[in-house]
Amino acid sequence: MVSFETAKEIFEAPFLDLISKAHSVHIENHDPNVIQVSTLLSIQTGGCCEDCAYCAQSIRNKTKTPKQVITDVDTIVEAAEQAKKLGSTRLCIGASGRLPDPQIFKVACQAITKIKEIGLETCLTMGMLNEQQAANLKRHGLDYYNHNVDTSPEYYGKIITTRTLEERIQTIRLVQKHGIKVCTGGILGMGETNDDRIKMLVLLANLDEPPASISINRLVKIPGTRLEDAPEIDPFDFVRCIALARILMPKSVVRMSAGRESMSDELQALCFLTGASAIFGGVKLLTVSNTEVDLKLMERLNLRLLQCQAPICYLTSSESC
Ligand code: DTB
Ligand code: SF4
Repeated sequence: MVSFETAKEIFEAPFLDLISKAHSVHIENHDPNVIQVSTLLSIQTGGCCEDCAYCAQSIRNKTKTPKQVITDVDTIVEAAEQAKKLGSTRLCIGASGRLPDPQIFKVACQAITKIKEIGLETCLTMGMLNEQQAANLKRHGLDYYNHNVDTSPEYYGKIITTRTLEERIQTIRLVQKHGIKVCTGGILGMGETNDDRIKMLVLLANLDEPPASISINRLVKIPGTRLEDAPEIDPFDFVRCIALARILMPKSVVRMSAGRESMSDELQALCFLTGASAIFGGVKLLTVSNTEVDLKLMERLNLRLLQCQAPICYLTSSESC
């Protein structure tokens, strides 16, 4: 178990010592010159009854994101093929809502199996799951389930009131129990303190099994959300969080997720140095735009994109879920 005090000491070390330590941990456990790219696709957008303060898709915010669904499996597979062409090794499918919608869940299951057949990894984010749903996703070949803890236990109630952090952790445990890798993390820049950021990372590090993938988002301030005027996070504190995640969870892949659009090339390079080795490609995240993979930046930094592995088939795509 990592204590808050130990983590805080690491976080508050002189900046250059911190990034140097994080880089050492990174090169011991990962190839520092390889970046993994995932692409997001929202198959159910908007209309969500949860009240996440940062989200354009909550009906409780004044964002008016129209509800849209994609129920055609081939459209999803085409998006996966396009993502693969552009250098992604994983398609991350998103669906808004507290729980999976049964129809959309079926569509996602079928798409997952087909996407695996073209050699791409799959990730899904669809809210809280039950045993049967987790087993079903595993059977269809799902590699990762994304379920963020968002922030510290202490700050959680300021951001979301319609569910508890304990409920989130239950789904994370369930997913891990079914042998699906977990992608979890949170959002920095929601008005939380550095102590909250440290506590969130300590929470992740103390899960029974550390998450395979850690998603670190920098808040994208969406007009109409309750966080549209949130105070900016100091970019060096953002880097400190990447460093702490890297040091506390050496084997996990740290993804620099939403918010790259507002980061300079130099800040991104510093994050790569410190231990981030995954990003989102594609022109869009779920509702907001994204900086596509900048091949020029990759070239200038001599970074290589991780390549797809050979396809692994789980179910045949004709089997139903
Ligand atoms: C995560 O931590 N970030 C991704 C993914 N997991 C699902 C989502 C980013 C969304 C950014 C805001 C939007 O597009 O609405
Ligand atoms: Fe709903 Fe997910 Fe947005 Fe929260 S983050 S409001 S659960 S779509």
